[in-house]
Amino acid sequence: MQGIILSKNANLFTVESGGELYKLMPSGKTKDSGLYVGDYVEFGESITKVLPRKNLLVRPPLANLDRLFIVVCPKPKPDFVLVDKILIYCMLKDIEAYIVINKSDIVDEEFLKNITKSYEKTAKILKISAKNGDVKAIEENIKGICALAGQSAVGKSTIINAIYEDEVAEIGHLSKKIERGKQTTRLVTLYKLKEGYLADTAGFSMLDLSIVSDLDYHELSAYYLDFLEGRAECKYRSCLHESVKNCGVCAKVKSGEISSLRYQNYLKILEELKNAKKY
Ligand SMILES: Nc1nc2c(ncn2[C@@H]2O[C@H](COP(=O)(O)OP(=O)(O)OP(=O)(O)O)[C@@H](O)[C@H]2O)c(=O)[nH]1
Ligand SMILES: [Mg+2]
Ligand SMILES: [Zn+2]
Repeated sequence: MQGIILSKNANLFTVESGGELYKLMPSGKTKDSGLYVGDYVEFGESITKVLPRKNLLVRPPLANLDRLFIVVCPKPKPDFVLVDKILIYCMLKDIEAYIVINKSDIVDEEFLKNITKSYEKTAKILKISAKNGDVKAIEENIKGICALAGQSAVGKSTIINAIYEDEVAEIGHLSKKIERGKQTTRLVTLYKLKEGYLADTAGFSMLDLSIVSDLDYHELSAYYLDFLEGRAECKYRSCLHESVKNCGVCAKVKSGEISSLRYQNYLKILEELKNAKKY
């Protein structure tokens, strides 16, 4: 049979297949250190094979992440450099990125406009208010293996709870069996929802972004999809888009076609990458 690993406790794995849960140990060639939550596996009496992975996250340990919901809100104020780094991370790991604006009950027009203008070319944007239980937009987009990311206090736990409350009538029997909340913070557990799986939040405020820090700074602008048209108009192919002269990106920042928020983030990350190279 085939299933998906939802959680791991010592060397005992909870595998879900067709709505049923199985507690399994690895066997033969599949050692438990080589198995991750999110892995698609073949099993009988025990887990016999891991299917090829789409990606693997180190922190938290999770395989095959399909969608990441990057949660932002007006308070605490977003760290947009962090948002950009997570977006780049998603591109590198083949993860579909969503920006979720939470606390829409206290969001003002300007906040909304700024995010929409800056990110609509890079990610899908959703609006919710977890506190009011208004999490439909995110629920509708839970397909495959999903997780939430974002700074502390943006509302990740509140979102999970709201989604969980909503779905409990239908899927609660499944999720409850994996003893919600009992795992240590370093481990991750997947909860089965209608059309996908959602990881609990543990660890996702501290994604390991080292693959972003390891980028060659010459390549950074390639990860800014909204710079694409501007880049085509740069005079020099090696342009880093730092000065206005002969730079198509700078021209489009000036004309307002490229968001200055995104451009400022780009410059900050560029500087970080350059400094990292000096050591
Ligand atoms: N006004 C408003 N407040 C919200 C909303 N959602 C969450 N909050 C509040 O924001 C605060 C932080 O929420 P949490 O869910 O704990 O945030 P978190 O992202 O899990 O934080 P960490 O676990 O520290 O990473 C709490 O006081 C929530 O009540 C919302 O939609 N509107
Ligand atoms: Mg939390
Ligand atoms: Zn340029």
